[in-house]
Amino acid sequence: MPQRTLTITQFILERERDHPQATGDFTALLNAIALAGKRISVDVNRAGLTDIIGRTGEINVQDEQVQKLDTIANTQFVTALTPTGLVCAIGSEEVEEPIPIEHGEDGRYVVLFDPLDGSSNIDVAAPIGTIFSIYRRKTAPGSGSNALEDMLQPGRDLEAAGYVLYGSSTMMAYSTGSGVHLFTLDPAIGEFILTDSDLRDDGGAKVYSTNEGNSSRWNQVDIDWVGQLKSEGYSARYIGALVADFHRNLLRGGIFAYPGDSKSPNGKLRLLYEAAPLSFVIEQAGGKATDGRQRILDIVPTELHQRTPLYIGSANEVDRILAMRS
Ligand code: P6P
Repeated sequence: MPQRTLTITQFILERERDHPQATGDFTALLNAIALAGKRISVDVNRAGLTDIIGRTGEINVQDEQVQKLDTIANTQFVTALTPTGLVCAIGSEEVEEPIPIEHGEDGRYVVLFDPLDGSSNIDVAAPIGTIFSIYRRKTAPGSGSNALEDMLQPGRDLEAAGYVLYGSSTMMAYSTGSGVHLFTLDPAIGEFILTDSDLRDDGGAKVYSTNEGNSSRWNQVDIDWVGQLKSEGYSARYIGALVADFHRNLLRGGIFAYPGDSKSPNGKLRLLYEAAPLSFVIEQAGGKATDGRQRILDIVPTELHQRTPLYIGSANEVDRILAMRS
């Protein structure tokens, strides 16, 4: 039976009917994120043709050169989420402090995102992506959000999370805690069309994804880990954009790692808007994610932009890493 051609809106509505307690919030929030994703996809696909490639000359909170598309993407998400009236504050990789949302005093959610992950790939037309997290607000609506208190929640309390991948096609994946669902943008109609529902990472692929250029600074256990994989004939794949490496592993199995090292003990990746949302997704697909000691989703954040070592992918591969550390 060919899969029905369902748009993301139709699919979310169908799934919300399965959850009587659902209030339609996710329909509005995920549609807003999908809209921003569509708009960014147009910009990304035209980046070489218009004057949006390159740097703004600014340095962001990560002490990284801000690419013009980073700024555009950040604005697209704030602009798309504000009219929902559901969001009281937004946390972004691009902005030091939480962004209070105009007329969002009664918003029941906070949204965190990396608006354009892997943006150094922009200038060479390599894949990039957006990662997002949606938490229910902890402070009482109307109480004047203490945005940081509302954002510093462990990933296990996520209401929804997902990503948009701007690659050879533009894809959006999300989970609200009932499986992982994947959509492909059909540019002809400007709609995300259901590609896979209830994705599973059943492992099996002998693929690892890590930047071995950093291995001179790695702990011995990480050096031993890669040595073991090589001895077992694993292939290395590294795109340099977390969303793209994660997406490949989600679909085919495999393991991604950005370890801590002697220069950066907590690694490079951010907990709240990179590691935690993708860990939520991978666990919903049957995979796992750890910082090398504990489940990523159990880490209680203390800072908006805090980093964490990340090992994420097929459960058997994450178990191997944990076993080497025990
Ligand atoms: P490196 C992109 O800058 C990013 O945050 C992730 O998307 C990616 O996985 C990682 O950093 C790449 O870092 O040090 O290997 O260039």
